[in-house]
Amino acid sequence: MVAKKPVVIVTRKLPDAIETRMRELFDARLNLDDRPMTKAELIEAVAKAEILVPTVTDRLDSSVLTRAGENLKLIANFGAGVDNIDVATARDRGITVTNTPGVLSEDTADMTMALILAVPRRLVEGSNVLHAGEFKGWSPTWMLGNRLYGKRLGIIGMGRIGQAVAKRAAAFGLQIHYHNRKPLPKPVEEVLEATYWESLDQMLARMDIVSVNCPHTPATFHLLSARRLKLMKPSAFIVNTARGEVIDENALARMLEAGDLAGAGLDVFENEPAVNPKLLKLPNVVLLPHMGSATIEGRLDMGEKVIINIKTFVDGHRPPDRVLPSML
Ligand code: 8YV
Repeated sequence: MVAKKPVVIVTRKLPDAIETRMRELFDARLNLDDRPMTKAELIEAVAKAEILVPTVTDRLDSSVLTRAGENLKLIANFGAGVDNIDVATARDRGITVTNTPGVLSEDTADMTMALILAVPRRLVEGSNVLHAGEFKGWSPTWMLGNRLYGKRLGIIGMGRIGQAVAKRAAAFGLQIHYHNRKPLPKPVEEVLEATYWESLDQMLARMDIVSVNCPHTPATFHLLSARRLKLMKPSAFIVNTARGEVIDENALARMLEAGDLAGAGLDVFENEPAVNPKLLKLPNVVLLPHMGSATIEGRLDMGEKVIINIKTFVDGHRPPDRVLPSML
């Protein structure tokens, strides 16, 4: 007898190869036109599904999860960050949560490095001059940026992505500093030649560039508050490829506008897809639409991880990327 395939509801369009494999393995209900689900549609999905595959654009808070049907046993998030899911409520309702760590670290670190280069060296400003037909020819004092080599980079959150950023940044001659809940094991710290700061305040005041690479959790919401941003040097740059909520975006926009910070490279925003209108007007910021992990290879790897998590769970084993409230 062939076992009944579990009902897997996928909230967004995934790469074709992933969707095809999901249809082979599961009773997969796909979202081929990729329209984000409304709250009512999400409630309907959690009521019907045995397994739900959401993404960062689906808010699975307690008002949605308390409407989940008896059959919903697994939320296999397509993404590493799980701040879109109330993991504690899921656990209380007996729903396992998994994510897709690791496979997007290198891509996100590349994008972080791209912003670390783009902002101090004014890449987008320069490119805009050409596109506007305003290039009048080379001049010794025009379009000057800031040298990276020899500067201090402070990484907030030294997990997989933070470490991948550190490796890249070291190759560009940046001095690596970091703040993390715990220091790295000594041998890892030595390889990266990284300096640990237990006090984020102390680190911020000394850095030339700050990169946010920690997850968004209740403990990191507005970690870079108005007070902390003011500790930074006015010549410092800030880059965020993690989650907008980690920075007080209003305070950041105000400080950039006032010249109290030199510039920012942001791939994520506090109220995505909305962006603070002040930021859009500033010349010293590079803004990207949440593209950190957006590579073809990355999306396929993420999809494969989702499938492995579902398959192991369905086969009665502990899925490899289980997320517990205590991990957040
Ligand atoms: C993903 C991300 O694209 O995985 C994450 O945490 O921020 C992104 O790079 C997104 O989350 C997919 O759900």
